[in-house]
Amino acid sequence: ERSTNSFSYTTYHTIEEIYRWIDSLVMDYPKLVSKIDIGQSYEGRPIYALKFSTGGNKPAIWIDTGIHSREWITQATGIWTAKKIASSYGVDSSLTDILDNMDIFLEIVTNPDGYAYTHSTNRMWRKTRSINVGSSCVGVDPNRNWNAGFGGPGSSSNPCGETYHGAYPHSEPEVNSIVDFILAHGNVKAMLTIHSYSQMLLFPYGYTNELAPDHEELMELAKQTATALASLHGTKYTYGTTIATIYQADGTTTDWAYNNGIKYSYTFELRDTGKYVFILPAEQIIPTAEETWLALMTIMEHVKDH
Ligand code: ING
Ligand code: ZN
Repeated sequence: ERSTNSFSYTTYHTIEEIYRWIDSLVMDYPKLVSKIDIGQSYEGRPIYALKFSTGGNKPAIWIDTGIHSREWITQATGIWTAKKIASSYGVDSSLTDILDNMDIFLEIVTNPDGYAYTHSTNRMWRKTRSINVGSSCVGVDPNRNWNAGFGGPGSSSNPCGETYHGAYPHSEPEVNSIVDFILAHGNVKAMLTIHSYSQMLLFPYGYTNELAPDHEELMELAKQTATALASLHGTKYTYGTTIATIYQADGTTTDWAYNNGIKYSYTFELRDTGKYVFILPAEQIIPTAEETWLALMTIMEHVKDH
């Protein structure tokens, strides 16, 4: 019996529980899954990515969840997705084909300090937990801290703001760890960063109204992905560029990835559209993860074939 089979995928978990579960997943699927230490958070917590690989160093897909700590449905979806990937290899022909040609990296707790703080003190905490020199306000928005249009009007220069961009690009170790990892890897083909809420699929750009050179392909793939996602439970997603679909946002993950040669760069905004907001009932974890899986598979199949 695999110990990850007795874990509860229908409830939310603390960082300690998730980190123990990560070790169980590696023990249950040692030939396929490994744990990579990519750095340390501001408060000194380890930052882990799971690597799913059938061997060697293949072109890769990067997925992260929980960069905004209060978006608990995303870390929960990350856990379910990791188990799904591990248990589908050699069983599901499409996922098997993907892993025979590509590696998948999945960072579940992308903002460890923030996540711990949402459990200990403030369920609605979004940012990192770094101390800002000259301010009594804590934290930087890790989705405004990337070096792509950094510091523009789609972010806050006030350390007390929820979208504070930080003192300089990649000031946050949680962001810088990913940057270092992806640049050192050198062959990441897709970067999928998972947020909630709004039910949207967003792609570059957020910091400018200019269209990306690959706009048409990204739009067409977004449409197919939204169709696949809706096919399971009827959940409707809107899609398009970040700036046209939500609002101007500078220094975001997706724009950094795209500008660094990662063409398939998308932000997911999972359920819901405003009823429960960040406190999505735990009964929705599995339906959300299941529909998101169809979307992820659509993108991964496309990336594998392009
Ligand atoms: N919303 C995102 C935010 O960081 C977003 C929206 C996504 C902006 C992608 C830019 C790029 O503001 C949430 N809920 O975090
Ligand atoms: Zn978010």
